[in-house]
Amino acid sequence: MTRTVHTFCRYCLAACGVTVTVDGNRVTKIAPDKQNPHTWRDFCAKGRTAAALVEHPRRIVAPMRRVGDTYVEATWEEAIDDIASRMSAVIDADCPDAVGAYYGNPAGFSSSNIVFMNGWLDALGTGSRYGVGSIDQNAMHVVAQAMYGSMLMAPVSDVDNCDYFLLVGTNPAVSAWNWLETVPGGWRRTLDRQAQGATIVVVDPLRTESAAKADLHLAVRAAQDWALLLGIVKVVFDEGLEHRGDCAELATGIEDLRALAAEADLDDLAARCGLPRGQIESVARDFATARAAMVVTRTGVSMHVTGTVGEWLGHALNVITGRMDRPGGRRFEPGYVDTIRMSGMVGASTHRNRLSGRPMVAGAHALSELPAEITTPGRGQIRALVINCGNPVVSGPDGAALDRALAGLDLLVAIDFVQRESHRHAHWLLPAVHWLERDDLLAFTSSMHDESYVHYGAQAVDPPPGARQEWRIFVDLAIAMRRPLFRARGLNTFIRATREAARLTGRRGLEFGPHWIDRVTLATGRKVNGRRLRWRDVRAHPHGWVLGPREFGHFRDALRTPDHRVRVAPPEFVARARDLLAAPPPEPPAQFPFTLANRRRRHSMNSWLNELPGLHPSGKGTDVVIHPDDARRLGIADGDRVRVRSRIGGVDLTASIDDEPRPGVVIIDHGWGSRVFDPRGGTPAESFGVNRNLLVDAEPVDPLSQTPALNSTFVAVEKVDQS
Ligand SMILES: Nc1nc2c(c(=O)[nH]1)N[C@H]1C(S)=C(S)[C@@H](COP(=O)(O)OP(=O)(O)OC[C@H]3O[C@@H](n4cnc5c(=O)[nH]c(N)nc54)[C@H](O)[C@@H]3O)O[C@H]1N2
Ligand SMILES: Nc1nc2c(c(=O)[nH]1)N[C@H]1C(S)=C(S)[C@@H](COP(=O)(O)OP(=O)(O)OC[C@H]3O[C@@H](n4cnc5c(=O)[nH]c(N)nc54)[C@H](O)[C@@H]3O)O[C@H]1N2
Ligand code: SF4
Ligand SMILES: [Mo]
Repeated sequence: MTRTVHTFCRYCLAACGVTVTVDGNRVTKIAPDKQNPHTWRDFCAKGRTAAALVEHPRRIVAPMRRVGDTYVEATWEEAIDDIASRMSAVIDADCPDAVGAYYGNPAGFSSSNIVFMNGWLDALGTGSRYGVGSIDQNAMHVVAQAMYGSMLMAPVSDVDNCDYFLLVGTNPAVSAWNWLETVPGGWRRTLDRQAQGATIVVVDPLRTESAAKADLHLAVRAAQDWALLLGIVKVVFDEGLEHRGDCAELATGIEDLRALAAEADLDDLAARCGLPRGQIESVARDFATARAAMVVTRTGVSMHVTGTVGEWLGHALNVITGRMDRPGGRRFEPGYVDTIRMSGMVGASTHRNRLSGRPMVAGAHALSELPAEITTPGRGQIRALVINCGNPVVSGPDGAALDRALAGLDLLVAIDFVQRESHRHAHWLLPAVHWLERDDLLAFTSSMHDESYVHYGAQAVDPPPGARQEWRIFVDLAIAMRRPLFRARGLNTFIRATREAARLTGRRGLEFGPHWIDRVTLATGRKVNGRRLRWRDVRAHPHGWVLGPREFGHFRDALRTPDHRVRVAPPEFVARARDLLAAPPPEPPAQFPFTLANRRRRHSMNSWLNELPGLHPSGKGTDVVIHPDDARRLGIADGDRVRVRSRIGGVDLTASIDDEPRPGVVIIDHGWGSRVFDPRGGTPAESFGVNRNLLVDAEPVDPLSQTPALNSTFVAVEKVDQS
């Protein structure tokens, strides 16, 4: 018998509403849910084929313990007992920091994962927490904290009223419009505005799919957006184009920003970013005088050692030209849950890493520091690690160093669907539950959507009996380690009592779990039409629920700075910008004359989904794109085997000659080169493409966001002699 379930895809933040057709316990079809009032227009092949991962032939369906070079299935009791006792021993022999965790991007798409993981890490008292932020969005958190007073204050884009889009370091035609904000169908809506006369400017070293549709493509030099944006800010001030009212009323620090801009020389900035001075001037004038405009900065800006300054100047430009909280600019969406207030209630950790002395950013340390924290002896050396929804050997810098470090751990536990590159040394593989198999309440991120939106994503099928959700694993570990979850005394005993009650009555809902937190979340949200949402109201909206019209006027109230004004020139950002201005523009060294750029594909999701049959034309992810002029000089023809080398590593690929990069820039897609192992069947690992991050040095990092130069590594390219 077939049935349909309305839910949402949790592969990326676009959170597309989907209709899942189920026959028995099998998904037979996934289609966009066109009755969803908010999110289905980005629907893509990744969502359409989501069941292929559920039914992956190499999926782990029971806990697996390493025995020598093979794995054997075990029960959950055995897994939890063994992991808990080994972790407790590690802590007893040293201190809580000896146990750590790395969590990756998909952890954020579950409404329970990170909450319970942190509850368990708090229970242990460990500060060894590593997250995906330092290879993604830390710059945005650092900027939001300093300018707006909360690291979660992410402005959303009012695309439907915008006349001038300045899109810096983003390729929404491929990635959809999401990164700490979700604008469903954002790129299509932007193109609709263009058809009505709006201007799109794309700033990207590559002529991407988005750049190809833009009115103007500025092929900026990698990592030099800060220079371009500072140049635009300078022209705005020099020509008196700033928004006088907002500069006086909304912002503080205007004079400091003006002083910084005055010190900079426009010709120098133009040379740094590789764009003509006249172009910077005309973009500045057009932007500042447009009726409605916005700058949007994204991962192309953040994934460099200059990322925070670039991100900051994008926000600053919006503020000084009066684009905040105005139609066609960026506004604050209160959503249903006041996540800013909630995050303020959780005290920020003061933990510093023992080797670097650096603090956490947004609740986690930088991935670049993890290998040394594992391998360097001393108190607090990490000896046991959980990888929760992550593949840092492929997604992070210097994967080879991390791989070596992971190999030396006393205990490595991976929670995932399949055993990937980063899990190859795991002592335990714990099978996770796919979003098609679990319920998630989309409410915590409701203030990042461009409409006030809540959706309860129901599970479509039952998980394999041996798979478990992460929250459950963390609760079980806390209980087995006799450390109170969330550091709340008595909570473990209470949880055990609820489990017993559920067992005795046969009512599963009695057991403490995320659904309890979901109900508290709903009960403490904002009032909608005079009252708070009830569980049954949410369940009565299976297609998702837009709670009201888009509103302006919430930005100022949401600011968490003491005076409720935007700090437009935080001193640490100004100082960093001065350092960048004082240093000579970075030039590739003679032995590594090319800059390595990066691409994302519509049908990949970072380092996963690359292995799904039917999603990828063969050969993708294995080529390096070289500009025809460079190829000619190097004597490289289309299809030749070439070696790309950096200071720390080398990879071999096939050359593809194309003018998508500018001369001096070569492209290798991010996310490939992750093996998928077969711990159950024992057949050889499947391998797809090449890991370009093996070329990326973990140091230096942006001192503010702790992000390395993921997309601006200097490399050499040479033909491989195949004779
Ligand atoms: N050079 C370069 N590097 C980059 C980027 C780039 O553009 N260029 N992009 C960066 C970005 S934006 C990001 S977000 C990071 C990603 O970095 P990571 O988050 O570390 O890695 P992912 O590739 O997203 O791998 C996610 C893993 O989680 C698993 N998974 C998926 N869903 C679940 C689930 O529900 N439960 C569990 N337990 N596991 C799950 C997948 O199978 C996969 O193994 O990479 C960054 N690295
Ligand atoms: N299909 C697909 N969609 C995704 C993802 C995916 O892996 N696949 N990942 C999701 C995730 S986790 C995230 S964080 C978002 C990211 O969403 P986006 O930030 O839009 O990411 P990209 O599409 O990689 O676009 C970044 C662009 O920045 C450019 N760039 C690189 N260096 C520089 C630079 O120095 N300056 C400038 N101006 N540009 C530069 C790159 O060439 C690239 O075109 O996408 C999400 N959506
Ligand atoms: S992966 Fe595709 S279908 Fe899923 S949420 Fe993202 S854009 Fe939508
Ligand atoms: Mo990301």
